[in-house]
Amino acid sequence: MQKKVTILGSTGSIGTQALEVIEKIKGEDEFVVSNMACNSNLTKFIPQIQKFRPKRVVVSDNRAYKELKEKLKLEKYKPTVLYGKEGLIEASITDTDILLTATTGTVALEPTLCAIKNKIDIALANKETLVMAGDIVMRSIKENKVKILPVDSEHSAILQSSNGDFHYIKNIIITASGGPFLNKTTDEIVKASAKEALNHPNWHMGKKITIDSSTLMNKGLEVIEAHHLFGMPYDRIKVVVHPESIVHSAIETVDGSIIAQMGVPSMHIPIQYALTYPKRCEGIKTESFNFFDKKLTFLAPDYEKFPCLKLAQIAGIKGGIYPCVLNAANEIAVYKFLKGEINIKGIIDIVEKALNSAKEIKNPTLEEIFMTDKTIRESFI
Ligand code: MN3
Repeated sequence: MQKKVTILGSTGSIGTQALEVIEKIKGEDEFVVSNMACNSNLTKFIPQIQKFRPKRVVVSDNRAYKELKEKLKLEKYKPTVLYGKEGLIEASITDTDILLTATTGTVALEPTLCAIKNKIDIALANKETLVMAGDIVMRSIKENKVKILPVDSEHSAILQSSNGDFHYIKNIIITASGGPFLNKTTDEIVKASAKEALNHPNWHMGKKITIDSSTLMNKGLEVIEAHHLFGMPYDRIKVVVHPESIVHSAIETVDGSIIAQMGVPSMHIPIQYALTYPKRCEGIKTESFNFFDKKLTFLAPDYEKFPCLKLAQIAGIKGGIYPCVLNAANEIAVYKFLKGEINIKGIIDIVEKALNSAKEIKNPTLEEIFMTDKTIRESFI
């Protein structure tokens, strides 16, 4: 059966790899890209449009939207060009069996909720969706009986290890590479430049997530996501540092068995699994892992050196508005760090300050979540 996929964020790292996956999947499950959206990168977007010929294309940036309309006039293939949030929503609910949310930031949240209400399955590659509005999103997923399939390698590993049956899970074990600062002292980390932080040993990703990996905030956000995705209390989500990134995460079942998903690091595999779940296919495959090639090691996370992980866990346990506060403060802090305005310690301080001064909201509405997000961002600029 041919399935229609809409990709939000097609020019980003996950979006680009998703298109590579879709090209390769052949056979009983074939995928066609019906709609594609990007923020403003037309240099990458136009060749994607020519190649995949989606029905609708969406651009979030106004200037890029006008430019794209002009440029497509000269092309043979002319899809409908949409703009902004309304465009994203229209693309997300029209001609779509699966919505892949691969944008960064909050822009995908409303389109995702609209898609769920329209009984469309979600392939989730956007962190903010569950971190900011996990309770609202998961409630809607259950009410509308749709699937939410994680694209992040850790959550995909948990889904693969459990085969989608979470009843027998006693603990979730999320692995972390430890990032570029694993073997650095606290002193060295504080002094590190953005360039050093961007030098991730195992994964090539966008800048924001790479900095989050260096502070272990990324792992903290993944813990919050796992809590929502698998309905798991925080005391049953363990973080294990595993520098080789071969064990992508694991579950411990009620009888004490550990089931892990392993393999050579590749984002293609989790993307492909989210699309073909619960089946597997040969579309894209990694090279075989060589068991005699390297030693696999496992370490406890160092919360003294990486307090962001603890801050995220605390925000998650407190729940309500706190994960939203954590996320907004962290994002602002990371951009300040990338601009050279603050150091890593500055990121920690901003997040801590935001969490300490936030007013508690127990079951925030979407409006309250967006309002808090905005207020936090403005107060730290
Ligand atoms: Mn990850």
